[in-house]
Amino acid sequence: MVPRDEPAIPEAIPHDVGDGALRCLQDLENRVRWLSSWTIHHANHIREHVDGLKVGGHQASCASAVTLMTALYFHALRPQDRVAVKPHASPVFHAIQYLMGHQSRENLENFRAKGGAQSYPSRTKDADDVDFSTGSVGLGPAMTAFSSIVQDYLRRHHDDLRREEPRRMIAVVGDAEMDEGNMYEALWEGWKHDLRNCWWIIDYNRQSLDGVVTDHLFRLIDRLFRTTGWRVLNLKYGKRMMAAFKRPGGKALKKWINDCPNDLYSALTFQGGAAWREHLMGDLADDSAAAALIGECTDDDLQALMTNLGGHCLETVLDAFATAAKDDRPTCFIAYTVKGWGLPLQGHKDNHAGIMTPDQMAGYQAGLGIADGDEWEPFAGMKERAEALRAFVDAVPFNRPPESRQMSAAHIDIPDTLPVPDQDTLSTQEAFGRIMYDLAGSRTDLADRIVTTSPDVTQSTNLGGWVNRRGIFARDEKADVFRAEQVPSAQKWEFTDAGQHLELGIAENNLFILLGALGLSHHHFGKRLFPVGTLYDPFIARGLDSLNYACYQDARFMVVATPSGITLAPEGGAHQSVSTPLIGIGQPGLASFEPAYADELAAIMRWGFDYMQADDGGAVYLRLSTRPLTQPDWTMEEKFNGGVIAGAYWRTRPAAADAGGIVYMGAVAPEAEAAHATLAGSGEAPGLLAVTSPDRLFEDWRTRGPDSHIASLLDALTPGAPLVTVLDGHPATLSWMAGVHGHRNRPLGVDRFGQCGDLPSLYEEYGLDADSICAAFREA
Ligand SMILES: Cc1ncc(C[n+]2csc(CCOP(=O)(O)OP(=O)(O)O)c2C)c(N)n1
Ligand SMILES: [Mg+2]
Repeated sequence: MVPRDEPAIPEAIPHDVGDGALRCLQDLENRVRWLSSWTIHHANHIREHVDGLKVGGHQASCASAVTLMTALYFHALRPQDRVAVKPHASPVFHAIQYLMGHQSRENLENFRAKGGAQSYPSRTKDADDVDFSTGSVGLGPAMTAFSSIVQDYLRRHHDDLRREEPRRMIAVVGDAEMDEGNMYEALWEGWKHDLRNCWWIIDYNRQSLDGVVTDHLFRLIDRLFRTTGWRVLNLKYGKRMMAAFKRPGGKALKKWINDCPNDLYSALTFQGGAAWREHLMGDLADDSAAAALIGECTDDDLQALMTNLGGHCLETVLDAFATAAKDDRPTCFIAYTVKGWGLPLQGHKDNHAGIMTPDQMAGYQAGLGIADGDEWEPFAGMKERAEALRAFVDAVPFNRPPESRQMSAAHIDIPDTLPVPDQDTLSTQEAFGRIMYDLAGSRTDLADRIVTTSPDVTQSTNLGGWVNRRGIFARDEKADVFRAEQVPSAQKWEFTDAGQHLELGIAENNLFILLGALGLSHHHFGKRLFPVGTLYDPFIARGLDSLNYACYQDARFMVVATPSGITLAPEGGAHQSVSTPLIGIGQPGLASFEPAYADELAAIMRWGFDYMQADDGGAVYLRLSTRPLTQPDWTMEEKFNGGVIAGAYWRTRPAAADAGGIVYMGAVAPEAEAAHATLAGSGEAPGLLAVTSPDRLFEDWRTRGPDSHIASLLDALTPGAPLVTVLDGHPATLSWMAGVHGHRNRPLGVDRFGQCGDLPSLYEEYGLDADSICAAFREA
């Protein structure tokens, strides 16, 4: 072993791991690399296949992360910490969990098969202890940053959490993830919120999927992190390399390494000792000391020396973790690694999805002394070391949590009703603001647990009243200067640590990732929150992958998207959403609604807060509008009968079974009502069906068929009767209803880009006005 004379990182705090423990970590590192390789090999070459599909897996991506993850899980992690593992290191994560006794052999044997260990770590589908799902690159790391902000919020709102050691939010990051724009959006926002307790460990193998990344990328990464307030620790050289640099000729060797382009370094890593020698000797021929240094190495020594990068030197990695653990500064580790480290795939540019051949695997197995049939044995081939390793793993801090790492939170009682704003004319967006304002003034557990957030559209989505009452969260208090200077403003925005609104810059990805992090607070911190986030409906598309990511993790939140559709008439086509209702139907984990009236909205929000904490619940999406509507004078009990939550109710039932129906959703209610009145006046007397959630209606119909809510509502009409559906959104949202009993449908809605205009002209242009509805009804 190389003497521990000097840490590889300037100003590093040397680790305090003794020689015995270090030996165990080295053995575990080898074992984790073997098990992750074997898991993928087994899935591809040994398990029976029935469908002719390639199974896949990423042995090279795993090998590059094994040193980092071994040092992390078997030494640096504390049970309270939370980790997002880069997607393609899933088998490494599962191998570690297996060695710790939290993952079954059966699940590893079924890696990437139904019910088995997942291709990418999944909170909801994996049996072992996944903190954050990953898969879509860039989102996992960003989530750790936002979770850390959530922690700051919770620690200021809950004394018991404040008394505990803060959790560290950690991401093991693939270097190509740094190409995702959302990573920078998160860094930016993290800086504003004075991010703490967050580590991003970049597996800097300088390879992505297609090949080798641009040279000197680390410079950019380094600068960006420092600019946004992070400490950066570069783990470039391992201890063996450092020792060589100190010897005669070492300086020239170091310079050669620093100057070597990424692609050449990768290629030589793949080719091995002889190729290194040829290049080094060619370039350093004039330096006799360097030539001697290289000359005294065997080919194997040379390969070991040149691949002894910081991210594969356990001691260097341990030093770095010890250094970062000394305080709560966010820390980026740029850990130089080799993709496929120690495997025949190492360094090859095509190794991302490359898998070792059975011959290569057999050679690897023989080298480790693992007998046939013992492949899954945790410490096979390690003979007398097995007992010491078992004892070491049992004593690992992360593996000895004082309580379960899986947390949950007690149910919070939701009032039976939320107050309906008492106003004759109201848009759903205004009603939302009023309901939130009233909640802010209430002394309920619900109100205390609501956290709102918005990407710079707090006022324009009507959250201002809530914020006036509940304040903006900031760890350090900041006065409202305008108020202090007596500048009149409707906004009284105080920044205090009691505040309940998290203000974000305009980045919709950040909104959804933050909602995801807030919406997992019960799981990560044992505290229930009711996150409510607002944005303009069309910009859901900007953050859609992040929304999907939050839903995939089963995060619980309410996203309020307003304004929406061409009803936002003067704003024009760039701001008018068209396909979002289809997203509402298509997105799993998200119950979506588009009410027309304030009382419907109040009922839906009340239900939503319960749904957000139900075991079989989920997140909620409300698509709202700025169009003021005269509120009808019916009462909830009489007319709704649960239909608002189920997704639809008859405003007026059809006069006869063949009289047909007009089905509307959202802001076009007055046009549907007017058309209905016109048709009734001419003796046609169709029914008028209000839809509040095509999403819930459709799901219910798919599962319960003829017993579903929509099937029983439409029982009022004989098959073949005309049905006109209308909404300010894509017509396919409601058109499927005609298929429930075989009605003749004319689906109205918007399927082109919108444009500037006033409501009557746009509704006429896009066929949403009363005349168009009557005409469509008669055609049908
Ligand atoms: C958003 C997204 N786009 C594309 C992919 C497909 N993909 C999977 S891995 C990968 C490259 C990963 O490279 P890197 O982050 O460097 O990981 P490693 O080298 O450790 O495998 C790509 C493009 C993805 N998973 N997510
Ligand atoms: Mg990479």
